[in-house]
Amino acid sequence: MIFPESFVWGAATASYQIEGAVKEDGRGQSIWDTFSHSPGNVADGDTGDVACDHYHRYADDVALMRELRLAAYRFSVAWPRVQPNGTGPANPEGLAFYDRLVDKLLEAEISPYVTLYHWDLPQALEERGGWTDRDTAYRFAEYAEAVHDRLGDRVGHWATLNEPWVAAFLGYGNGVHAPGRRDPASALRAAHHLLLGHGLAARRLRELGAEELMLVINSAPVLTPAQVDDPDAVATPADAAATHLIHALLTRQFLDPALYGRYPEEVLGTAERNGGTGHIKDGDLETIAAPIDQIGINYYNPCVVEAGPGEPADAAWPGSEGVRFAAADAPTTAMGWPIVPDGLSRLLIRLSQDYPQVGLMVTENGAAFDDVVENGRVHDADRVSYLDRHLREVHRAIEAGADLRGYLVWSLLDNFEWAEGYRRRFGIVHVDYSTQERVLKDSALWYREVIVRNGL
Ligand code: PNW
Repeated sequence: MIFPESFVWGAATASYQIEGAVKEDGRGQSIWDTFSHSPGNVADGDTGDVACDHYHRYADDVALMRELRLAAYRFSVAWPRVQPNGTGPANPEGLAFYDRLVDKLLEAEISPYVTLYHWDLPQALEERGGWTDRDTAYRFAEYAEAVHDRLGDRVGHWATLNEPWVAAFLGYGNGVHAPGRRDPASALRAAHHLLLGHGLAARRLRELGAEELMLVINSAPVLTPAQVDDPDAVATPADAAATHLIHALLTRQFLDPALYGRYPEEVLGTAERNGGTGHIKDGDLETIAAPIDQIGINYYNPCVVEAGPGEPADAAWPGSEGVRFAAADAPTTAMGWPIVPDGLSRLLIRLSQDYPQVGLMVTENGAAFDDVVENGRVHDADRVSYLDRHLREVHRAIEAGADLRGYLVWSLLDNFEWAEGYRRRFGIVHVDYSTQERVLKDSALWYREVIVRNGL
């Protein structure tokens, strides 16, 4: 099973999950510092204060990437390193870290893929309303420009946002993520302002000559329980309506504005019933539809739903009244997420049909398992199997005609898994958090072979 010549293989991480060094070189506070330091928000009281200490160990980590033959490395820039209070002149010491990282990557012949926002909003902006405030979108575009000014001579691949659905609906809807607010109207406003920030930043970066722009979303095929096993299972009209609605809230809420300049009617209706649509101003959708080149897809598992008459809306899903979120009949990872590899090909094929004007890249895919180190090795056969089965589906999607340009595994390193803290390990490289020692898991050695052969 061989992949196209130009197919890009790599791995991904995010700033708050790996860097540590939260007070160094003028870094300001982010909403994740505040949130993780407030008791009850993160498992075991974990914080990103030290994380993988990547801020100091980046050179060794790049050497590992080279050993694994990665062609691409997706990382995110911490906004509060660049603008400690979210506005005003850039902090040169904060930018200097990414400068050094980019140089090391290029020396190792690894292409940097920079994500500008992977959830670490400066706390000072949250105090002014965070993403519920329209001004944050304009501040984001200024920040994006500051990063491009420093790195744009060497970085060609830019992603604006990571998973705006999670940032808006877990951050402001059910409060499981920072800033921990629980209000449907705020979540819907946040989603719109994230999109506006995306459009403003994409336009600005394009003017400055950025080569390739992408929006990274978390997406999933929305299936009924029967469709998890059998893609051809016919849903009842009520179940079909539930899957259609959740697809609109999860995926089309972001991609229809970004690629067609319009909101799905389901999203507008939900907003009408939750605070109104007054935050959507004339011209916003044109701004949001700034031309981009690629969609980044983060896929872990399908979203399984059925009609649930009388169900109230889930806090993370305003507008989901009458929908029941169901369990899939499938084995699960340590996160409790069902393993459904062909969900990935179903998703990629659908997105390539619905949004043919852009290319696709799998910007995250991977799994947490309870890894153990034995005699200096980690035999993570379950992760090898997960990755192998998902890559076969990636290949299937390419054969079916999807313009799929690359695959990035989540994650290079075990890291701070948000509300789950350090107890959930997604890395292909094991991290011992007491010594910071890195050990290549079997999955890393296997992945190197895949990359070298450009196939399975
Ligand atoms: C993504 N959910 O997060 C992120 O982009 C990564 O930073 C993260 O480590 C990875 O997936 C694994 O979780 C998500 O609850 C976090 O639906 C939570 C959800 C989805 C994605």
